[in-house]
Amino acid sequence: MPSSNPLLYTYRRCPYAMRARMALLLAGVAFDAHEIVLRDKPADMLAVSPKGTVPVLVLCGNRVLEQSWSIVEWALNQESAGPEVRGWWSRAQSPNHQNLLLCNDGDFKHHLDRYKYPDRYAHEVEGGVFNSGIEHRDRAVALLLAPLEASLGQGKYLGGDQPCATDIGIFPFVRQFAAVDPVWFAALPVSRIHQWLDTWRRSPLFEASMHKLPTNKRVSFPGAGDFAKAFAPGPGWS
Ligand SMILES: N[C@@H](CCC(=O)N[C@@H](CS)C(=O)NCC(=O)O)C(=O)O
Repeated sequence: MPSSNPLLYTYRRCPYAMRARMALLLAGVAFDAHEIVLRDKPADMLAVSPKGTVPVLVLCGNRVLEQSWSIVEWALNQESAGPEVRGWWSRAQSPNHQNLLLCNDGDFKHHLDRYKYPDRYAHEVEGGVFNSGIEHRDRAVALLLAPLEASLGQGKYLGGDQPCATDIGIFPFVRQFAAVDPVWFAALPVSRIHQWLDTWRRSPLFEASMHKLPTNKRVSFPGAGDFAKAFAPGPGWS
């Protein structure tokens, strides 16, 4: 019998898809997943979402959510998710959090791509200067990491003592940034971000979200569990 679960088209290493998978798992939503191959996207996915990016969530009744943040919003606001999980969404609605997310998905991602793949963008000229990965790295630090470090002064998470949607929205991108040159990143004077990143990397929620799936196949995504409990408020750091 075909499954009636929502279907997530996903790509394991995509940071947008990571935030969607984390939100679905956190909310305890049972979902199916289809791990796509980027250069050979499934026709079924393109039929419901011709823009061709992942993640895409197809809900019962064929409603389609084709932006990662819409999937996070939908998941965390499910009635069945309970008040604790809904708090993750409401704590993320402050202007500071919205600005951090906007910066992450906009300017920071722009510079991250150019820092990570300098050869791909070597032809670009900005302000009369040829692209240099290092220049983009430093701009990314000023744009997002500096305000992020300041925001983490309020507690262990971006939500203060309790995590929030902005944490899972931004963490996969900062993780990617850190991985370009781990030695350089470890020496960067952003101790709160180092601890924050470490907490999220080692979290059962993130580990579950990175489960390896077969490609081009609809499967039930494993790992449903009570992840919210693992994030009980604890002492912050300063
Ligand atoms: N604004 C979209 C961006 C999603 C996105 O750009 N995903 C990338 C993968 S990380 C993608 O699917 N790219 C299509 C491609 O590379 O062909 C969202 O938030 O979901």
